[in-house]
Amino acid sequence: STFYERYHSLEDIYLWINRTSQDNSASVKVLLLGSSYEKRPIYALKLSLSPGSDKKALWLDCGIHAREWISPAFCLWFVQYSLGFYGLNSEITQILDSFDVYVLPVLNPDGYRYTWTKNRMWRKNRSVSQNGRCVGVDLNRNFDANWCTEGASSSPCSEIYCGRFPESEPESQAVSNFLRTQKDLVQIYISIHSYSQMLLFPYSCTTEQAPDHQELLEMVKEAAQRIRRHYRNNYKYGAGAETIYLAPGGSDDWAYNLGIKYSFTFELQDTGRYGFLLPPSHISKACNEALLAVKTIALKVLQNR
Ligand code: 0X9
Ligand code: ZN
Repeated sequence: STFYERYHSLEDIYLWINRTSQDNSASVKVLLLGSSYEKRPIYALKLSLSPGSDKKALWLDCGIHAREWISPAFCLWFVQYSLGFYGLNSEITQILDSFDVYVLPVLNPDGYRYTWTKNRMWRKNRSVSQNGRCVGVDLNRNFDANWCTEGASSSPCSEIYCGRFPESEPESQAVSNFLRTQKDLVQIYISIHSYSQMLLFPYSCTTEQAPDHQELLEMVKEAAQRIRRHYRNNYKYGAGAETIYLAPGGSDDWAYNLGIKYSFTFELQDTGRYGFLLPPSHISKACNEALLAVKTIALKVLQNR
């Protein structure tokens, strides 16, 4: 199997980030967005394949939840595909001609490392609670979108602990600070999770419909249809609160409220047979499906320009 058909430790992903930017210095820049609770760097890659400054941008983040290993694997897959197929595949070429792409491979480096060394099923980050008795905030409950209402927990020991206040965690802060400075350029926000095979859009933090509900629904519907035709696999789609569950404080809802209209969360393979322990032999199909969904959405946005 190739490098991209395996899972990689945090250390290997840091090396990959370095090597990828060095080997493609004209088109790839490394951005240091901040550091984690345990002081590990949080890097994003900026892909600028075609000339032009201040192009609109597509944002992709992976690894908010530590145990969802297919998610960082997808970010690596996406970068490799973009660099390898620019000029060869017409869809990715059109996308990279029109957008700068930011890719954040591991949003939660402390948690990801912990799943490799201590507990494969860890979800949260690794910050120690006030009383010191529990560890971890669910970073996808820590953003400022109906923060800590129904669907999140204020108990530090819960798997869906929202933290002490919105953006209390350095990892969520790093992302929100960066996106606030770039919000006029970032047109598409996509956050990659697993598992359950769903293409979600706001809101998850309320059962109310987002103002752009119909348009976003059409986009994920088309993406799911293309996945069904190409890969014979079913993805559910819809607003988060009605499709998966009510879950406030998520990055997608926060980005949407910031003004990034095309905001999504993808839940990749599978539907529960392996769950978070998706075997490496499934990486390529899982990533190709998600890639098709990213392409479909980005191309739709371009059609509407
Ligand atoms: O609960 C979550 O954070 C996500 N599911 S997961 O199994 N990967 O943990 C769903 C996130 C949907 N979006 C929001 N809740 N904002
Ligand atoms: Zn997740």
